[in-house]
Amino acid sequence: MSGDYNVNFNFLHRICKLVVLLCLVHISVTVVFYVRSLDIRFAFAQNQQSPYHVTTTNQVRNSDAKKEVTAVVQPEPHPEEKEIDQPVKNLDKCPETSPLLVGPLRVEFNIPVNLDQIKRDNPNVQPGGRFKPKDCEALQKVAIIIPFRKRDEHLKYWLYYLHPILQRQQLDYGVFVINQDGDEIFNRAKLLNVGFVEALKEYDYECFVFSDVDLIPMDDRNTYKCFSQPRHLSVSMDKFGFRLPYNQYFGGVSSVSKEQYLKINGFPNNYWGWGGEDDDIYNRLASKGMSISRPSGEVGKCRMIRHDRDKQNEPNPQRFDRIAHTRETMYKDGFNSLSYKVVKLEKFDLFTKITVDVGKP
Ligand SMILES: [Mn+2]
Repeated sequence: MSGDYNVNFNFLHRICKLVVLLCLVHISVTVVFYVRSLDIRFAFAQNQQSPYHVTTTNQVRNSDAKKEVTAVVQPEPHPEEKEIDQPVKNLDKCPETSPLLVGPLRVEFNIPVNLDQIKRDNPNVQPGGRFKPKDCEALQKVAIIIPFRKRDEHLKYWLYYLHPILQRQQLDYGVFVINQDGDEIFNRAKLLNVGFVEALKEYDYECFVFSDVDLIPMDDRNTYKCFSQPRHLSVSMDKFGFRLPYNQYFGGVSSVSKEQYLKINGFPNNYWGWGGEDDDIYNRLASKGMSISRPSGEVGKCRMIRHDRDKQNEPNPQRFDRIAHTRETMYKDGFNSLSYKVVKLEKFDLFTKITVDVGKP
């Protein structure tokens, strides 16, 4: 009886030892994996800070972290290989969707912003507001054209928000602020035409994004590039209750490729004052059989900086009559009839400013 008891006791004792051993193994394996994951996170954090990556105020999502790590692990090419060919680095194309995107953004206009700080926050932006990704070849060369007059406060916010976004979108881009000289009545569409011509004098841009200075996207997945059809980007503005005001609306922020622009003879030059020019542009595109592409209402959210109407930009009373005749007028009024005078060309750290005399009605 007592023998049996002893055998049972020994057996139990062994089992206990085994359980303790298994626990120890389990704990050590857990610790090893935990330390390793710390390593990876640390490498990623360092990578984020390296000058070869866009610095952003927002955190990159975790799933993207893994991709970043694999990129770091890639072996350096042999020194001989490097020397043999190209003096210019042969980069792979950037991915169709940038891995740096973070999605929805907080956009507000009550924080103080200043140009020096924006410059420090965006060390990879080159003079004139130029940028291209360092570790891949951008899918598109994009000129961003901003029609402008006396809106320096708004421009600061635009630069503050857009430079980090555009870098995360891995675009090869330049920012052109087209400033209407003098105090004559404003002509937005003509300034856009000027931007197209002047940007092409500097670089082989293939896509043009036309943006009002007071519109900021609230999601960086709304990529400022061109598509197979002309693109309307500011599809849900806070000003319109985050809805499209009407189906043909093409104002605010929109993009057309160089070919799409030339196909419609550019934009009208004779819309003086507020309104109508965006509808004329829409009519031109529609008359050439193009349709408007748009992001979803969620991705296309954007905020407008509240402001009073500018002086010398009163609603244009002729606009309804003009819009009704786009199809007859578009071939003689546009890119082929554009005339203006550059008054001043300035390269600032974060943008190129071109002051132009566009004449008067
Ligand atoms: Mn506005």
